[in-house]
Amino acid sequence: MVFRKLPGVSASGMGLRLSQKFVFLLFLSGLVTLCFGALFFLPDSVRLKRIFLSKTETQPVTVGSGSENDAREHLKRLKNQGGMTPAKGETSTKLKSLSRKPPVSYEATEERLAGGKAQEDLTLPRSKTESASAKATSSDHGASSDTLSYNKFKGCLLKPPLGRDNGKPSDPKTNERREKVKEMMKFAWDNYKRYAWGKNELRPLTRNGHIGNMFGGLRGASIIDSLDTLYIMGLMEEYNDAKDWVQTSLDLNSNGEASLFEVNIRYVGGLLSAYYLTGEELYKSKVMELGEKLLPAFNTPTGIPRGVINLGSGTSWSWGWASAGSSILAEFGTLHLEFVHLSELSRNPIYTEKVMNIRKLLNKIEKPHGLYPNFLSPVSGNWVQHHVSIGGLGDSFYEYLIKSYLMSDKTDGDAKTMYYGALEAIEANLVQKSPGGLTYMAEWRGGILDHKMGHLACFSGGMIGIGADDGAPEKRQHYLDLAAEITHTCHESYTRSATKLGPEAFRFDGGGEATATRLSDRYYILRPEVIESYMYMWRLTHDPKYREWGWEAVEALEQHCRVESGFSGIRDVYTMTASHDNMQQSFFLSETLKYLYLLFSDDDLLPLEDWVFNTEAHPLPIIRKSCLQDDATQDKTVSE
Ligand code: DMJ
Repeated sequence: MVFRKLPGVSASGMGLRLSQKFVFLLFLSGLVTLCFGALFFLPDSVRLKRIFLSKTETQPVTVGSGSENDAREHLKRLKNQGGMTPAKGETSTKLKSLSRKPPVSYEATEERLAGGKAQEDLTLPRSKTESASAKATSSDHGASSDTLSYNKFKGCLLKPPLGRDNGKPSDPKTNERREKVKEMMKFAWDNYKRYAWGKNELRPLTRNGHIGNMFGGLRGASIIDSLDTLYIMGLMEEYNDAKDWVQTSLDLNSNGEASLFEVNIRYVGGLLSAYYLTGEELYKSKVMELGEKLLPAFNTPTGIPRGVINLGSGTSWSWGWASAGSSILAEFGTLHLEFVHLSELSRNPIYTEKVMNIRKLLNKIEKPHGLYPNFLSPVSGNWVQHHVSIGGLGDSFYEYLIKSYLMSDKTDGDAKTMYYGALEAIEANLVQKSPGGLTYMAEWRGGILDHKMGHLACFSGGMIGIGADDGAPEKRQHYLDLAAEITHTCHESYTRSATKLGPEAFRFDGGGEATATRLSDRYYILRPEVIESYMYMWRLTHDPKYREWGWEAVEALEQHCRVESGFSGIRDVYTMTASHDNMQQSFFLSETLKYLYLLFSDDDLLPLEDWVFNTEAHPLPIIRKSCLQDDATQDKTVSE
């Protein structure tokens, strides 16, 4: 066949003219640029980005990189959406292994549970439990059905987790109070289940669910936060519903921006404690899957994680409100307990390495007057501002130092040294006595004291109490006294209000003592910290006043926070005409009610010799390395 040259048409390349080819190429390159633009620069293209970029490539690691633009875009979006809910920091925000084997095994405890009064509760749900765990194994995310390792863990506890009789107190009046707290839990749970199932929190007035944007698209915060509380209270039908939801509906493949801190303390903490209490492989596989998703947050020049992480892409950001792109002490300082357990369970040291790196940096860096400021740059590793607080923004960092030491079976010497060093600096610079004789912790702003104490700071009574035994022996009584004084002050903040509930922050200047002077500080959002200190002080001293104070709180909660369909925070603790905030916080189920229940239980329910509570009140077992290693040898022998 002969091709004839047509006039005006080039002989080469599909018969196009040079100028036409040029226009076509221009169009093509425009199209390609547009596609890439869509993939890399449009805010909602994260899913596509994941297809084309590996996780590490999406990490913002240096200042001025393209990722910083992502961060700006993100902040712009947050602003448009009205901003993310800030983390806790803002709104608010033992025994060396003497005897390795527990006197009574965990298995024996389970038998008692089944044989005791709780049997009615247990019979039906038990079968549900079995079917759920059978399903769990098939959807395992890399976690083997490692019952041997669970047995190993149980063998290293000194006491059965649920005590002789599930912690039932012999005194009928105390038992009645305990039953009342259980009823409150059931009421809070039933309403959540009825109106907000699968959402993060219940809105009890409007009878619907709240999702919020703290958990990056994860759902069911109230369920995860309730698992252990339901379990220790013996609310087994409710516990089994919660477990089934985890099995069928907890979707970790979310792609939203989450607070690293909140996901860690609530989801990682909640799943870990559910695993350690029940031995269900389901929780172990879920928590390991979630743990992995948090790791990219540490990809910063210093390894100090940023506050916000996209659980899908792994990209992380600093909070828009945190000065100069800084990370928050209470956030990056409240990962240690959970991450060490993630390493234990996965036998992957990476989690421990990440938190040890934070520890090392904090240990090395110069501290003004020995104090730890609340803001640190994840890029330079320097403090960004000199605001120090034992309340919001700083609080649980201190808590995790002493608890890391206790959870390590008292082998983590650095945690111990840092804790007592920090406490000394706090005492020298922040602890004050009011004219009326109340001891309080002021906040420090570059050397100037702000005579205010947040509700959040009231956890410190309990913290100083549990650390009293391990400092210098001559300071033991001093620490116990300080713990009691702080707890007393926090109780005063409750008794000085009309509702007998405490405000978000109270002051010791302007003529007032332990009262909120600003309208904006008068609210109470069902927080646990004051009751948490009552619980620890009760365990440490057995002074009956702590149980009485706890009961006052129960009565006040019933009178002012219980509404027809759940519990709600209130806007002003100083007025009897209730204005409810329409929110049943998940920490009410996880912490406030659990601490109350423990306060009215015998000390052998989750004994402090075996357990530490994370900052969301999820119990984690003390790691007795020598015992676990010995048992590992036994394991080997068994498998050989
Ligand atoms: C909880 O999420 C935790 O106790 C956290 O440490 C502080 N804020 C809330 C309760 O107030």
